[in-house]
Amino acid sequence: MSGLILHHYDFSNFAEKARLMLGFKGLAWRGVEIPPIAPKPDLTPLTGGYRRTPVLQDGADVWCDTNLIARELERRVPSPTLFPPATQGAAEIVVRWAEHQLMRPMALFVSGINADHMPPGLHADRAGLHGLPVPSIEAVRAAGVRNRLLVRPQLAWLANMLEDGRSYLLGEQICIADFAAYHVVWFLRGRKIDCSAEIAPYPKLVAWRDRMAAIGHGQLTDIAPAVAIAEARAATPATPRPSAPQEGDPLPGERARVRAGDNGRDWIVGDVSFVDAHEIALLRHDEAVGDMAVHFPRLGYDWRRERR
Ligand SMILES: N[C@@H](CCC(=O)N[C@@H](CS)C(=O)NCC(=O)O)C(=O)O
Repeated sequence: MSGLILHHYDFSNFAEKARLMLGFKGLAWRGVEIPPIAPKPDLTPLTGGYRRTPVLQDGADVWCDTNLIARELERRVPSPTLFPPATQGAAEIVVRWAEHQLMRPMALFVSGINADHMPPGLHADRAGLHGLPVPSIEAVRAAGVRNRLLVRPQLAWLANMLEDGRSYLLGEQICIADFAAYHVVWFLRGRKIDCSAEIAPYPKLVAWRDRMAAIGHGQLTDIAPAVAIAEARAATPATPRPSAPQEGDPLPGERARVRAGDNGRDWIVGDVSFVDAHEIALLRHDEAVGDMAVHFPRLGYDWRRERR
């Protein structure tokens, strides 16, 4: 059993990406179920306010965002690799496309078609997350119908990538692009109304989805939130690797704030404990959990030096 704990909930597609990566790495891990909407009183003390799903924890360290979780898992378990060198650049580009250009319409499509079957408060919560006013249920339904038309041509692109009979999106070797596109396609299964008919015209895409699903989640043990909090409290943040700051970066020991660039844009404040081209970590203290190191990716995030 690794010390890893994933904070997640079942219908989160980004959590599904993390679950599948843990399975791909052959890990035994523990899971804490978190609420799908704010507030998340057992999560935000650990993260300093980051509320998105999923978050990975090991003792008094937490990793926010699946792009950083992927890097952390790769560092701990290099083989099998999520980042084969031959496709790394193309793969990262596909990840950004899949998780933004494809994901946003997918979320609006599936949630809109399932408008009447989503957990109470979800539509209002998600609008708030994106800085939008609370929509009427009619508006959510209409967005579902509209966004189907933005999803369809992009699913055709994915199908086209697989048309020559390759096993994975960028060739015969699986890579991070497959995980990123898979979790968006996985979301079609959505809630009560299954939208998977959208990929039915593409048998090779369906076969790829099933190949990805077969990776599984590794060995999951469910635990109560109190266990994760107690472990954080009992631990101290791991000694950071040597930093490699770039021009203008807040330096280790300086105070800084970090937030997501796209949605859920609450600032998290702390003292920089590690910074390099891919990651920035903040040391924080919280009454409930003690000292924590909260790790963020650089790409897709924003940061500022803070005056003390
Ligand atoms: N870039 C982030 C995106 C995470 C994300 O948007 N997750 C969704 C759930 S699938 C979310 O946080 N929704 C709001 C919530 O769970 O509070 C990642 O890769 O982890």
